[in-house]
Amino acid sequence: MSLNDTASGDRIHIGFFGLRNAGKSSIVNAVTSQEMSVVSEVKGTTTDTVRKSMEILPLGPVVIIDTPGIDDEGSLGEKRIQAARKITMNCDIAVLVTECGRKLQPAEEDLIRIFEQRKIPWLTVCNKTDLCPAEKKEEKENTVYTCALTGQGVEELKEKIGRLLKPDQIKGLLLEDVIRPEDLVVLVTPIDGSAPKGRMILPQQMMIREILDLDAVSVVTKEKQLQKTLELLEKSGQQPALVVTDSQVFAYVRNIVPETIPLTSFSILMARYKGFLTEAVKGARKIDRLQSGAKILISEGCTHHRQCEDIGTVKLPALLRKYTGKDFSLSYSSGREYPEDIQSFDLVIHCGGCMLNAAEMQYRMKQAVQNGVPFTNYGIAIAWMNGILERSIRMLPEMKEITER
Ligand SMILES: Nc1nc2c(ncn2[C@@H]2O[C@H](COP(=O)(O)OP(=O)(O)OP(=O)(O)O)[C@@H](O)[C@H]2O)c(=O)[nH]1
Ligand SMILES: [Mg+2]
Repeated sequence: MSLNDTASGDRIHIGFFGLRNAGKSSIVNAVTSQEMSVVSEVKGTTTDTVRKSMEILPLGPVVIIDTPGIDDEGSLGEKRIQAARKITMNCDIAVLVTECGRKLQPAEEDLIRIFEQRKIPWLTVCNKTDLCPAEKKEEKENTVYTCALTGQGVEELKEKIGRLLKPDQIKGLLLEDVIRPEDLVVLVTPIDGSAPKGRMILPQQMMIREILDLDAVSVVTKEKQLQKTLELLEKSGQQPALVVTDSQVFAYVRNIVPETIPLTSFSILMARYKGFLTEAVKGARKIDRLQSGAKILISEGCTHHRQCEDIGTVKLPALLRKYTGKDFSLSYSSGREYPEDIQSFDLVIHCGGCMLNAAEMQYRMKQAVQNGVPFTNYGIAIAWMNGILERSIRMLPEMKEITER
């Protein structure tokens, strides 16, 4: 990833699906103007998903995902559907690549059913128009006719993909409706042994950028200098509109920030941005009702943040024990892994998910919640157990209802 790149977790994911040989890889290559996937006349050329980052306007940064044919030999219907489900898991948009001149096959209809069930905006590409020039082309908003060999229809495809998401689906709310221009926001970012060398982590970078975009001012400090920072601001007649802290030092920071100043955490705002804050707040409250021996899944979205690993494997388990006085059975998952038998757990505590896109985080949340399993994240669980969750969500307009318990 170059310095100018948008992190994968913050890109819109567009999956290309269809039968083997429909021309998925050819279309993906034409869309990205690169030979990212191998193309051949042999059925089943693509055996693993292939990802490529690019920009599609007005969506902005996206990830294009080429997938294996969904009708792979020897696979039973049910298995095929499971495989497709898995791949659609982190797609914000789906493209079904079919061939001109033939009817939709059952496997393609299965795919459409999955897109519809998962409410993923989708469109159909009728590829290989050169092979059936006589076919009548219906003008439909969600259908595009293409010839991957000549590139015909590819620009139209990109335009239609760009129109599939509404502006409010493109970017979740972070601070836009909470702070005003010229407001002062204090960010508290501890730097301990597990912090990455020489840089800030993604949620911190995103928050600084958001504050700049909103013409507000950010003051960044470690927790040890927070007291001094607040004193300096007060002396100059300035009151912060908001303090955003790392969850790890929540308990320390809340004692320094007066009740009159709104206080929240990076975790809470990231859950909001990814669209699962309401569920995460409800999930955290369920910690109180867990019985001894309850099964808790601690799920990490990436495998390379030592800081998160430390919270998941050391700090959270210790806090859970101290807060509840009970012992639980803890399981761990990391990276792209997410257990199929989610219903066997009593609670899922997920990392902030900075490396996972909103679709995947929401999918993970829905998988849990639809199976009756409460779902929360590290920072929100920590805020709850420290008794400061209510205070930390009070300033968010959509939380009005949920804070009046
Ligand atoms: N005539 C014609 N051939 C095409 C077109 N698009 C793709 N093909 C050919 O169809 C064959 C399959 O294309 P791929 O892009 O590999 O198809 P795929 O859907 O990725 O196939 P799998 O990876 O096997 O699932 C190749 O021989 C392509 O050259 C098209 O628009 N017209
Ligand atoms: Mg392919």
